[in-house]
Amino acid sequence: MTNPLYSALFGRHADAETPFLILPDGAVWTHRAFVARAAQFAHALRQSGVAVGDRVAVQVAKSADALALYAGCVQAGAVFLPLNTAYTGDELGYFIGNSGARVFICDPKDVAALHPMAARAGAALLSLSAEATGTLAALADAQPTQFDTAARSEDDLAALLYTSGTTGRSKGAMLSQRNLLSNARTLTELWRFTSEDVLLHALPIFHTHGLFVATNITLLAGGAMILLPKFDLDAMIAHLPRATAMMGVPTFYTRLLEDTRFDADLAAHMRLFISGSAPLLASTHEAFAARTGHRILERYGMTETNMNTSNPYDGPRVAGTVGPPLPDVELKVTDPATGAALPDGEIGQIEVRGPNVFMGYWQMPEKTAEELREDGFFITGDLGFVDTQGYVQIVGRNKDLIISGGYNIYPKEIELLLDAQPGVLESAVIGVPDADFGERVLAVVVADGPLDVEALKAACTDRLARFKHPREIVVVDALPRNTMGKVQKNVLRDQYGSA
Ligand code: MLC
Ligand code: AMP
Repeated sequence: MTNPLYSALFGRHADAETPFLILPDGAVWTHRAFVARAAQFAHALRQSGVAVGDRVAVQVAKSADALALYAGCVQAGAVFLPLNTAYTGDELGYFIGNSGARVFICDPKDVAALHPMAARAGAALLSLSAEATGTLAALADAQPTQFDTAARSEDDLAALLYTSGTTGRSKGAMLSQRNLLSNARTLTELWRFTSEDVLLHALPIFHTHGLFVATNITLLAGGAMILLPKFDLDAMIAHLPRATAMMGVPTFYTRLLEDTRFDADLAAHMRLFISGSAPLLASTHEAFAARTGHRILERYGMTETNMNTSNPYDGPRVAGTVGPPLPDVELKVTDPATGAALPDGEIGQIEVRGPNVFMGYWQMPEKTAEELREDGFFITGDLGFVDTQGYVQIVGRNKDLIISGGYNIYPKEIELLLDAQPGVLESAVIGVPDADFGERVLAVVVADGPLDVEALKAACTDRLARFKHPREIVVVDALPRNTMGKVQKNVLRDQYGSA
């Protein structure tokens, strides 16, 4: 059976006794063992009613089994739908319902709380823990280690990743096998990944960065990953000497630089440090080079497009830029008002086209049409320009978005929640500079009666993932507005940005 993604990433390693996953306790999974476990998950999914094309929603802790579940989905021809482990039941309800997921796999400790939601959405509930316990793990344990791979083509849907929207409603970005495979191939070559590489993996595996960029590239190259459950400074420092490459969000790099144990000796075995998902300050790039002798390779991507641009492996890696477009990606900068292409050097909205660009938003044709042009160019919502060297520089965003520690936060979602609380007339949520997370969330609220700020915080706790919670809530008499009546968030950012 043909299944290009499965064959390229997993199937061809079916007999390889080389290491794939190195776990913090020293345990090693070979590629062969990983492929065998994936087959067990593929059987377990089928037995749970998952047919080809069904969505499998997954909110589980990072583990070797969690990655094997991803592989099992690909082998069974199911659509993998990973979810942030910080999401609350409210948030999950929307994703499971909107996607029409056939099964929802959660942590065993959450089964009781999430069962009613899954039942309402019509999804069978299974569980999997980081320690390989839970109903799905038990079912998988009893299965054969070979599975008749489902036939899929490069045009078929492989994954659904939800990204929040400016209207407050999340949209499921549909990623085809071609989207994932083409990007993995391009990046593996560009960044020179081989079977000799050992990637230090501390990113979450429910987003493009940790799942597709890091994992798919390592698999394609036949290399290994040191799989840490999360970013932890001591663990990073302990494992760096065994690694050859690392991928991280800028917070990883600023945190490493804050630790005096992190020096050139510790990084001596490394060949490549890559940063993305949020802007890396030029000062961080320079400080890192001064400390270690390594120039961080910054690249630029999105959930909808995978990676679009990258600084070169061999040529100059320029601080404050995200490099030229990838070889198979077309990039243009356009006038946001007219869509007309602008000359190099002029700031406008960044648009991209290529095999990396997604198929559209799940069951939202009108949203798709707003952002994905008929000619295949995707309007990223990022503002930037192409400099004289052909490198892209991102200068801002044309979308109301906060990026905190690499996580996207859409102010509208928080504003809708705050506005619905007793005593709130209206609110404006902004991102303000933060030394650790790059940006942090601040809410500016106008009261229309007695206002209990603690109750506002509690409402956020019940409904929103922790990383979205406003770190500060400021109560004001009125929000600044322009002559059109639009809230001037730039004025608020100026006012509260240095507080
Ligand atoms: C954790 N917290 C955050 C947060 N992460 N708050 C805001 N923003 C974040 N990113 C909360 C915690 O719940 C905790 O709450 C408090 O902040 C401090 O936690 P911490 O221990 O300091 O956080 P930590 O667990 O160390 O996590 C920080 C982090 C993590 C930066 C390591 O957020 C992370 O791994 N981010 C990577 C995100 C990522 O992979 N993005 C890629 C998206 S794909 P409390 O209750 O203790 O106060 C994409 C496309 C592309 O964008 O181009 O790659
Ligand atoms: P997400 O929707 O989570 O995939 O986030 C994608 C967004 O992250 C992009 O639209 C950019 O705004 C931002 N981003 C990703 N990489 C970079 C980078 N290297 N520099 C600046 N912004 C980035």
